[in-house]
Amino acid sequence: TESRIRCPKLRQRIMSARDAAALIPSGVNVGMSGFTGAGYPKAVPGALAEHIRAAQARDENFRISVWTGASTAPELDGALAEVNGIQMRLPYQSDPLCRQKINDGHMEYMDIHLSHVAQHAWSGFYGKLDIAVIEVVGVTEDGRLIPSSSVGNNKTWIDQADKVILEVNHGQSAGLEGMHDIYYGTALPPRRKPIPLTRPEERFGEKYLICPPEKIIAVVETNAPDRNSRFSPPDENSQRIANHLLDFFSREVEAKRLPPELLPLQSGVGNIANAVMAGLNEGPFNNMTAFTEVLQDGMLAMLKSGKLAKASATAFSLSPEANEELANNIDFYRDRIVLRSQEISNHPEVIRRLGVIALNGMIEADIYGNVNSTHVMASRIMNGIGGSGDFARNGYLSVFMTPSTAKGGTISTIVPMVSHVDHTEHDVQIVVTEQGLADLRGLPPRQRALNIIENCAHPDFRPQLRDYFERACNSKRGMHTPHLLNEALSWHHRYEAFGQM
Ligand code: 0RQ
Repeated sequence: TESRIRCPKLRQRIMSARDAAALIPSGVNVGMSGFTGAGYPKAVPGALAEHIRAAQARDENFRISVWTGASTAPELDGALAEVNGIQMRLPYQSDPLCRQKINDGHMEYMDIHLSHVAQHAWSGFYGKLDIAVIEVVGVTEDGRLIPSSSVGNNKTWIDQADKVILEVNHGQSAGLEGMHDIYYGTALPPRRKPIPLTRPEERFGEKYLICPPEKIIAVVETNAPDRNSRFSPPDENSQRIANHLLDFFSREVEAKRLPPELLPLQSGVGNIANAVMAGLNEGPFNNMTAFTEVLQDGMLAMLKSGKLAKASATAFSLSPEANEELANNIDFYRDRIVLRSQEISNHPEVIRRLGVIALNGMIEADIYGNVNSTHVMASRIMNGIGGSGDFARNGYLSVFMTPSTAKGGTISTIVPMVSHVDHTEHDVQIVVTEQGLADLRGLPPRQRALNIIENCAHPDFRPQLRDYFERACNSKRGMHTPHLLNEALSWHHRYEAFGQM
């Protein structure tokens, strides 16, 4: 087979993952590729974990900081977390071991809006980036890098790092070449120019990542699939949430607040998001577009059916079956999908201009519409804010979805006051549970509360919420956003003390 490393100079740097990992010393900041389980390095992180384990056996303290695009996989976050090899992690993770280390206090974690990461790194807010470890599909004759199944922050990591280690993954479809659009025109203020994007499918960048060959200290060849997690088939709750949302879209089209093809869709991660996409695939809307960060199975199916005309994202996150579908029909999908850097896929300026419909999951919402996407019972991180904030604040419509209860009905996801705030009431317009949809647009706080309690709360918790709200109103402490200070977080406390809100 033809070599994926067509540049002779770089062929000389081919080495084992073990030898490449040995080039990473303790204490450095390492920028890795990877976004929602796609395009992350498969071999060097595991080899590095082995080095760290050996160093620890010699009583040496060996830790690095890991910056990525978003979540990766057990081979990266899992392997390094297991050996306590990560000092500080940013900007998003969803790995069970990583989560445990963070919540046990053994790993620092900074949870950052995904659109902010690149500009913060250029500005030096996180310190110096020492090394980048980037998965690519191949290298052209003249040394340009063919990006993989995610772009994330790769452009920034390659630009910022002193040294670059490449993983060339033969397991990724060679047909990904040409799908990407890497924009090199961003700058720091005061030299910023408008981002020239007015439609999701527009291209105004390069098909390749650019890296001076002398920076590349190692090239490692791999042949391994992405995380490729399976999605569970839509359950009843997800189905109901999707139906409420589809009815809402139909009413909005009728009221001429949305065009018949809707507006570019952003869809978050998880099963509810997939169920909504499945619903849209069966629904009445045609010629839709997507301006999103992650492209899951649901959107791939919509592209195949023709319901979705074009999609822009920064990463795939596909099941094994969907990944095969992509590889087998890569020319079809390359005409319809653009993969961009996450600073562009999540750019507030562009999201606002396009009028994106933001659809994201949440952990809990309070009666006034503040949303917690990240922390269980105030303190324990689940994943991170990811791109939900980029899209929620700047979208044309911002929707948050969740089942009305969690953990077998012991937790109400509608609470008097959220235990952590990611999206303030100002950024939240629509709240949907399987019970119904609360349209908060144009409503002042007390009407928002009634709307959320009556439409979204589970009937088992609705009387308790009404009671809280009525007593808060009667307390006459402040009638704009009434609360009872000694009870606002009592539901969470009750859950921790007695296992039931
Ligand atoms: O945990 O499996 O241990 O029971 O949270 O909940 O219902 O499976 O929902 O997978 O859609 O995730 C907010 C986490 C929802 C996700 C969140 C527990 C629940 C379960 C997962 P178990 P579900 P989902 C684009 C946009 C932020 C990032 C984002 C998320 C687990 O949507 O990470 O939007 N969002 N990015 O039991 C205690 C509650 C709970 C609760 C749920 N109120 N209290 N536990 N759970 N609600 C992508 C990127 O940015 C990359």
